[in-house]
Amino acid sequence: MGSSGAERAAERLLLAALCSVCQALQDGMLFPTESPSREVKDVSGLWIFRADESPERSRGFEQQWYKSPLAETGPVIDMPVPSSYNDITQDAQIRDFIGWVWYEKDVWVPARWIQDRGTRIVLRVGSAHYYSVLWVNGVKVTEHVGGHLPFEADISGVLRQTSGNQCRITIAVNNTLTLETLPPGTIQYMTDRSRYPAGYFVQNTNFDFFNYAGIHRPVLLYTTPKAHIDDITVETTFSDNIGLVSFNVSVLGSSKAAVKVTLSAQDGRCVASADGSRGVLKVTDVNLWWPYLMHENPAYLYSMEVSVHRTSEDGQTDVYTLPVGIRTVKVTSTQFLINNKPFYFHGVNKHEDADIRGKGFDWPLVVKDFNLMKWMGANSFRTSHYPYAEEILQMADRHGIVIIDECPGVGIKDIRSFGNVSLAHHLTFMEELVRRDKNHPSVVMWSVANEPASEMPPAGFYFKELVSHTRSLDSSRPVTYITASNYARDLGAPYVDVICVNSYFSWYQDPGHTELIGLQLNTQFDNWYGKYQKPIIQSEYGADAVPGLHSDPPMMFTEEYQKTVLQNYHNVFDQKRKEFVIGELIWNFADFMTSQSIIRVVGNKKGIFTRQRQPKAGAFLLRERYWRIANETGVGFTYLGHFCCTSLI
Ligand code: BDP
Repeated sequence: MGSSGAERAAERLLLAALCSVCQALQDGMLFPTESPSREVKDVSGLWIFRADESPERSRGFEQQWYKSPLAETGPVIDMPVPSSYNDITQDAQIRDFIGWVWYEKDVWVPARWIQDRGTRIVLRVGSAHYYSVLWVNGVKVTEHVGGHLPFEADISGVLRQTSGNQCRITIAVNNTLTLETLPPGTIQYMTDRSRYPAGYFVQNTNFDFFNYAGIHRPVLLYTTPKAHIDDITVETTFSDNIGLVSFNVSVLGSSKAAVKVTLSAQDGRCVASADGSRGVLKVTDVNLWWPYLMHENPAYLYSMEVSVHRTSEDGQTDVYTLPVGIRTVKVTSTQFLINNKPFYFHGVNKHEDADIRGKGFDWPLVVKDFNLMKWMGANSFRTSHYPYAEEILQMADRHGIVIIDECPGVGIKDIRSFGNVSLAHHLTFMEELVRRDKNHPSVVMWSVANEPASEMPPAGFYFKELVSHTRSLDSSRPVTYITASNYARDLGAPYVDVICVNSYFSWYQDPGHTELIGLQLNTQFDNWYGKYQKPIIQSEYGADAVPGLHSDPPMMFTEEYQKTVLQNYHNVFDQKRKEFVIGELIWNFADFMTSQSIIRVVGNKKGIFTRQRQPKAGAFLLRERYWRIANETGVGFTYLGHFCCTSLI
């Protein structure tokens, strides 16, 4: 790949970024569900695939691979969707590939969808990393920038004009990162011809996870009537035993539509209803949505049925059902309040990461992870370092697991990534994220970035804009970013609602010296609180432990060392949570893959579970602790296993 190719690729990315800024948010992004008026057809499964290995990665576009079946333009291999493509083959070039890859699948569309002109047919990709272009029967239908959010296109017209029921879906995906993408990255050409062949390049990033790529979440076809519910926004509050649900419904495809909203309890009883696209529903004897371990009946969800009836023409009706949890979130200078009661985050940081599938969505993995979190008494997690699949948020809603929802603003370390183009993309990203996740009761806070270079001069303006824009999109949740900067030099901290600090005492600082943790952690907390008087979450702490490696006295990389680090942190947390520390999130829930480097032994080993989800010694330590805290702060539980199993069945 010559440098002109990379520049062109970067240009293509940049143009797309700009066009997404103008195109974003014209429409809603409701999760596709079935209803009497809507059908969903999952077209994930086995797709075919080719990486464009031409030197400039541009052959696919030059030869218009989307115009004819992919197998006719060259060799193809099988590729599962959803999955990262990196670990599926035995080919290191595919694992480490940078540039365009091409996916294709032929599907049949039910004839009635095509024949009924009142049916809208939508193609939706849950996410594809990083930049995607979509064609149907050779016609471009959309493109999207950003690797962690869904995108979709109305393909009714294309299908009706092209070959009827047959639908050839082609998706080209490019994982090149630039200074303006989220996360940022750079392509570096190696010019020393004595060490590197001509055209040799690498992708540099400043984040600690493997840059998995491909179609990571399900691909769906779904229908709506032409006059359809485009978006729903709910906000909830309560006073005494009355719950209030304000709603706003947007309808597209008809100027004359009657909207009806009905709220039902879990037993199916209708508890409130209203006519019109905006309003407030009142629920007497409300059942609030409570976090797991904070209430004997957590995660109570009402069901809000919205129906839209077109009063003219064919009288079409569209129906969409949204789960609604009624709860409030507030922050004081020392507390995080859910439903006006102090909430203490005892939880984990996660990654979407597993053997073979990489970042591909996988139900067995999702359910296993929720079972493990509940087993260990975790009440919360942070979606480090990017938005997770919507299905995961739905699980959290249903199980009462509280979420800090993070955007992929990770590794913003280069001053050039604080410019106007980056900021515009970051603001758009937050708009897309809030639009997708605003209705989840489990989401209690937005995190706009992880460990940016927040001491660099542009960070002050950048984070002021970012935090205030996010607040203007959603005034019902606090906003933060995760810092690892020095309290005295952090320029964004004045703008956030909660201070989230990552620190690795006795690991990256003073390696081997666990005896210093107490002093250093106390100092950390007192400095931050002293300067800002805002509640603090220890948003990361931990140590690598290679499973099965032991030593006593503890040495770095053993299970004993990981335990000792945790214990020393916990001693300080137990003091400070009586004051202003409102949470602790271990780094990390499970071991995860990273790029290769001399400080990683086949990935990051700071998991308390292995990558295969088996517990290390640290998992048992945290389990004891989290259940003890739950017993002190929650409603009082009989201890451990029995509760976990019965609550899950
Ligand atoms: C933190 C980063 C996280 C890393 C972790 C580590 O936020 O992404 O994986 O360090 O080095 O600073 O384990």
